[in-house]
Amino acid sequence: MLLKRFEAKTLPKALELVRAECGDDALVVETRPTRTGFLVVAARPDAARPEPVRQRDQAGAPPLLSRWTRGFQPFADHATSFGLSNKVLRAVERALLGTRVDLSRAGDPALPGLATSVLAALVHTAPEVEAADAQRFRTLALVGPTGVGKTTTLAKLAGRARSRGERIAIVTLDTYRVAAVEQLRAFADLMDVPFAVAFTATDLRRLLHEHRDCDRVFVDTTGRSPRDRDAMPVLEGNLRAGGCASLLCLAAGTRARDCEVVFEAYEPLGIDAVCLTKWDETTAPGEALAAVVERGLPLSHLCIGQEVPADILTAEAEPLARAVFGLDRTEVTA
Ligand SMILES: Nc1nc2c(ncn2[C@@H]2O[C@H](COP(=O)(O)OP(=O)(O)O)[C@@H](O)[C@H]2O)c(=O)[nH]1
Ligand SMILES: [Mg+2]
Repeated sequence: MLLKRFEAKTLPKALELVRAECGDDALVVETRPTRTGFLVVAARPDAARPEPVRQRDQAGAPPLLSRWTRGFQPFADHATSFGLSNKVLRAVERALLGTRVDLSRAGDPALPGLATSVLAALVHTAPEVEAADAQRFRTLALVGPTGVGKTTTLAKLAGRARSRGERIAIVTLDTYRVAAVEQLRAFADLMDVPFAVAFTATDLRRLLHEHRDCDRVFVDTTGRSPRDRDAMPVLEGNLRAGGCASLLCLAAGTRARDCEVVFEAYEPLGIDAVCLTKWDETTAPGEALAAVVERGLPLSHLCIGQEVPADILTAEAEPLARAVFGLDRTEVTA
């Protein structure tokens, strides 16, 4: 069950029941007073994943993918034109059926808020990527296909870290093109931070040791086609040697099927978080967003243009969900 209802005489008691059953990280979707006390609708974080859509039901009939409840229809329409998958929308609609909202008619005033909360609960964000004390992300490698914006995103994140007063260093493993090295060296010079090139895993280990006093080290990598299977083990070896966390950069306009190919290619590296780049270049970022949600991957940032370091946003579930449903688009693009 995606959502569960908990009732008790007082709100703290109801929340205690939630915690006992769903754990400390329970996702609370709704709380409201009832005649006898309080009702809380909540889910375990791991329960808030869309179930796989069955291609055919047991009788072999085709699935009714295009039919939504009347109340949910306008939300589904907007989200579909945004690119969000039926799989995620079904999970949201199913969850809403467990709340007080009336889906049999259009215009229930509680629906926008609840639909936003439910979808937001499905989007796992990763603000810890930039947290000062996040040792796990201290050495952060930007990985992903060619041309998605890895180097640009690295420069944006490095610029933000610098303006927070962190000591940083930049190392690149991208020696494939001379121009790529020079591009990053220019960024590093501009920010006045140490920059080095690593040709091998041994180089990387040595450089990371040299910069052990830095708060954060950013590692740029060579973009490879996800179909280039030979390149992945080399990258994996390098990143493991450096103990790097991986931030997968994926263009927001990538089709769902192509997202799957990318995830499968980069999964052996361990994808610690995803950054959706070029959000500004697509009218349907929902396909890539849904692919991230369906995999249960944490989303850390959205990149919204070429300007360094301005054009990057920390991913926030609530404004994203509102944008998907067309409730307030400016919050994500501002
Ligand atoms: N419109 C737009 N362009 C971007 C964004 N991020 C990067 N770019 C551009 O995409 C191109 C490739 O970027 P680069 O960082 O070199 O990609 P890499 O090959 O993955 O390192 C450059 O022209 C960047 O300015 C973004 O969020 N929006
Ligand atoms: Mg690059």
